[in-house]
Amino acid sequence: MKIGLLAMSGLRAHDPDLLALGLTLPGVIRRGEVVASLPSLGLLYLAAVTPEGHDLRYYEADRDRAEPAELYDSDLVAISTFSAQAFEAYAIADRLRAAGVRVAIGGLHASVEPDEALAHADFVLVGEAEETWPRLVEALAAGNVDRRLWRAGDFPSVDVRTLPVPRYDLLAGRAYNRFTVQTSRGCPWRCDFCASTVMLTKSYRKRPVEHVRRDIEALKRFRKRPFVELADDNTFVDKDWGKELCRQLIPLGVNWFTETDVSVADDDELLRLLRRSRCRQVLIGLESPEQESLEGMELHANFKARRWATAKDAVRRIQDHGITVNGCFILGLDAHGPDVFEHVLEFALEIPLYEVQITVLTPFPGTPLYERFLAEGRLIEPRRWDLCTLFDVNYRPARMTVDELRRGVYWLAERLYSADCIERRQRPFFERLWANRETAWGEA
Ligand code: B12
Repeated sequence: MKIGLLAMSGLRAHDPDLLALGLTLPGVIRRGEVVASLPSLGLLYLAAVTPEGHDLRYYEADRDRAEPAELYDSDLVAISTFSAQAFEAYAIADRLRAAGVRVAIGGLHASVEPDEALAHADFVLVGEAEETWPRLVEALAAGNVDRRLWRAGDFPSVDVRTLPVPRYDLLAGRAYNRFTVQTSRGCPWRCDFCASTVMLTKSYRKRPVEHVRRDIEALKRFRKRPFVELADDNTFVDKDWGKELCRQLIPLGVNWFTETDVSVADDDELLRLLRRSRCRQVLIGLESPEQESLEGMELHANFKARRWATAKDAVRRIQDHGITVNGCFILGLDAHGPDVFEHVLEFALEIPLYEVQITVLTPFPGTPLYERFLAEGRLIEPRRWDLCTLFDVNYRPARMTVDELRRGVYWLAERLYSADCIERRQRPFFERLWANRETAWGEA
């Protein structure tokens, strides 16, 4: 069969004022340009587990009607989408099916809204798909498919210890500057707003570090100096495994970035190894400058609130080891009043935080947050998945009006990303780096 793999790509925001103001601000646009060029790792994994003998092609569409014409020559198209572009993906799927092409949809959104996706696809695959996808392809090739909905839970569970190398080779000829590699799936914490891989898998599983190394080596065979973004929810939950990961990354000489939590700062040896292995930045969800708003956010052990008091020091310790921190704040949490914007600014400058990411609280489908807001009648337009962008406000905040929240975000973005503020946040990092240039960070 001719199989087309279609990734919905690009970044999304709808708020016209933010588009005019916020997204043109230097800090936002810089990160936006960088991340917009990431390929779909999920589809590259599907390609790697596709049975032999099929012709696989990778495509991207950054909006409805941007799908390439060659896609219509496929026998089967696999579409991967998050919530923000689900409607655009459905429109493309409808057109493909009208043209006689069979369509399968999977990924984070379809996994929590399978019935909705079934109205636009021949097949919907729920959850991690390394076990289901090859069976669907085999059944289609043999002409005996007996179901439209394929739930990962009905098949053997995906063993991350045996995942193959993603088919990075399918990206040849495309001008990416960054690539994703996964070292683990899931997260032991359960924050009520999180719509990441915790939506696909309840368990937290780490891959063998030698496999991560093998994947990066494969990447290096077709791109000499790739910048690697680890597509993990939380990389350094297990510190010993994390240290081994860093040790294996050292000889590869690639710069890399990942998402983790403040506990990474508890271990000096790990911090030294991060630096030595060329970790350039860690992204950490600090979420709020006020402890009160973190209470109850993490549903298993109240992790975020418990670690709040040590968060500033943790960030400083990481940055002192020559690794920049991208501190993320969610604006519009229930305990946030109109003074939160000033508090975020003060917090970021006090540390000072090298990079800051601000987003609006977003009730993604399938999250405890969505269910709570729905039950409380606080969603402005339920099921408007296109507003799940992290920049658009689609709920009524508890202690502010919608307009106060939106204006507050603009106010804060203008200040945080002003040239003066960036200088005040970033210069101390470089001064420290210079002062420590002769010291033994490297000797872990
Ligand atoms: C890399 C990344 C991107 C890349 C994506 C490149 C691409 N086209 O895939 C870019 C930079 C483009 C991006 C954009 C956006 N992103 Co983003 N991104 C991520 C990130 C960091 C990693 C995702 C990843 O690679 N996971 C690993 C792969 C292996 O998992 P997977 O994709 O789920 O695939 C598995 C299964 O789902 C399934 N599967 C997936 N697709 C398909 C398709 C078929 C047919 C089948 C059978 C199976 C299948 O099989 C795979 C293997 O088991 C996550 C955060 C995180 N740490 O996870 C956020 C995340 C996915 N992004 C998010 C968001 C909000 C966005 C944006 C809306 C931001 C914005 N304002 O524009 C846009 C969305 C635009 C869009 N395309 O829809 C949210 C999505 C939440 C949600 N449920 O929708 C996340 C979870 C981050 C967060 N803060 O919550 N993002």
